[in-house]
Amino acid sequence: MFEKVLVANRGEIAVRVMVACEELGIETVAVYSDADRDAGHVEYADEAYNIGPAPASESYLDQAEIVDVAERAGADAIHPGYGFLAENAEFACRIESTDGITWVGPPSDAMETLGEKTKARTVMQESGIPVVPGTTEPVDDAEEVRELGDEFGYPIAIKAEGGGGGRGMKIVRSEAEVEDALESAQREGEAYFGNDSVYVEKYLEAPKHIEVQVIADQHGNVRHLGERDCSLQRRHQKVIEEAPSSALDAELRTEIGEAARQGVREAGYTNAGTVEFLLEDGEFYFMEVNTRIQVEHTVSEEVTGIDIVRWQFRVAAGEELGFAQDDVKINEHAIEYRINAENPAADFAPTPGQLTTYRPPASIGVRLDHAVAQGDEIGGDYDSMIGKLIVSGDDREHCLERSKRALEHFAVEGVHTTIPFHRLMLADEIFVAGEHTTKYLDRELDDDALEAAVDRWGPAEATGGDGTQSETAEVTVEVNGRRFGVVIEDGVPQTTAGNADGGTASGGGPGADATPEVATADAVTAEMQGTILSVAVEPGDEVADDDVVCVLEAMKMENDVVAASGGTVESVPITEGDSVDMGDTLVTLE
Ligand code: MV4
Repeated sequence: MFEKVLVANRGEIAVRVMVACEELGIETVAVYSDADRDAGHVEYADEAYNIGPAPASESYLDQAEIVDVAERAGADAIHPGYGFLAENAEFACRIESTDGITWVGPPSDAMETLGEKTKARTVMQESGIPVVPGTTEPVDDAEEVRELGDEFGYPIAIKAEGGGGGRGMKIVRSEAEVEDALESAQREGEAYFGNDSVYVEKYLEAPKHIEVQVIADQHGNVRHLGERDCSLQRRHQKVIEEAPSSALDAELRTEIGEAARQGVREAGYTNAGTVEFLLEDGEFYFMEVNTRIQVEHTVSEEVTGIDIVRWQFRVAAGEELGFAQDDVKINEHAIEYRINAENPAADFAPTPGQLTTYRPPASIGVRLDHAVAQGDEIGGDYDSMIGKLIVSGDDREHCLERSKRALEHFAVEGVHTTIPFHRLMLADEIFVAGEHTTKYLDRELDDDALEAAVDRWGPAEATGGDGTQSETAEVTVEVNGRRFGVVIEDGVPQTTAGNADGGTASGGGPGADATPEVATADAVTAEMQGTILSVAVEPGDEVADDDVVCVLEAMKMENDVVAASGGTVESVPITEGDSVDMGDTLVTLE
């Protein structure tokens, strides 16, 4: 096994990789940019090296610098995580040809083949795997594209050869659109991937996105760890992923899993990878291979109990996979919620700022992969994901119930997050029924519902996004021995839920909306509608703070109404038996 690994990444995935190292007895080396001096992955590592300024192109993408650090630190392997250099075949090749350092990933030539989409399609088609109808050769002529449109029927997709993640993909709905779409797909391919070569596929209107996790060793063993359903995407960004998919039955699961195994075996692939498929009307079609560990690998780990990152190291070190395909059992249901510092009510715009409160949930069925802590500054230099909440249960329904609990207890203040969006999804009929396709969010996301969700479940104060910032203070009060948290906003008392330090995650539970009686300095007002049971003071009385001025029955409880501060009673506009409304004055003080 390796002795010291350099992790060429940041954030939660860098920590996830170091966790595996730690358990394998491997020392860890972090690299970081100027923006990440105090980052979680730096703190976690045994040693750390600054590799340059904040822009990724000058730090996390600086191949020569990273290799140089690996040599200086005496690392014998490099793990790239996801993003940055993870799918860069040139970088992988560079590591492969560096003496004494092993690339913890697939062979660079397999990465190169599968990274070029028409080559990947050819390999899959030749090994008998269904691919989306289309070309296995690049096309560059509009007339040729129109002929393909006639052959497959519109709509068709023109995709960049180097593409992925929706970049460089153009949907063509009629012959008349071909010319422009071809040009712009070529232009985008050149701009994003330095490759203007494009190919054509039949476009499926509303497929499910199903991907199969595979792991292969250097002895010819390939296993699949079941599928993930990543259909819930917003503008090609995954937001919630789960395993297994409710769209597959046992037979289709075996079929798609075997297809994925066969495909990567044919490609001479080793290490962890993901084979992406589109699923429509019970038919699956190969789309592309991701030659890296993915963000959502966690849900496969949860349902199979197999530590994929640990196996990445073991197979990279030449070990044989220690389990047969039949040993892989899907025992649970798991859902991953990406926690991004974004404002769902402002088109999911990133909201950098300070995490003034960060209290993630815990207990049974909950896993947190993150690299942030309360007080951290969330910068704007990298992607906005601050962590992942992964929830497991016996089945999907159980997992959804747990998810509600876990998200309700995820307290974040200071920045907006995607938590309100997730809570909205847990109340969404189509998502809860598992009927959503890749088209669902982009078609159905309701701005008003998002705004209401952020109002209800978002931070009390946050930077960016909506521009509203108010001063608040929290106090704890006891009313008849029952504890209430009260948020004082701009001098106006507002209550939160029963939990005194409830944060944003408060709400729900019996009595959560009960409003205790809290008096302001010079007037005691009713904080809820109810009946006066007794009056304890009359004009001229001296009262101290916390003295009871009257008893109000509301919500089947007797509530002592107390003065917030001392003074002389000026007037008592109520008597026993009166019915009062919220906001009515009960007692005034001088
Ligand atoms: C498609 C498709 C339908 N038909 N290809 C989007 C990202 C890129 N990796 C491929 N994508 C798609 N390719 C054909 N022939 C629909 C999508 C697609 C999609 C795929 C997966 C998850 C979400 C998606 C959202 C919109 C479109």
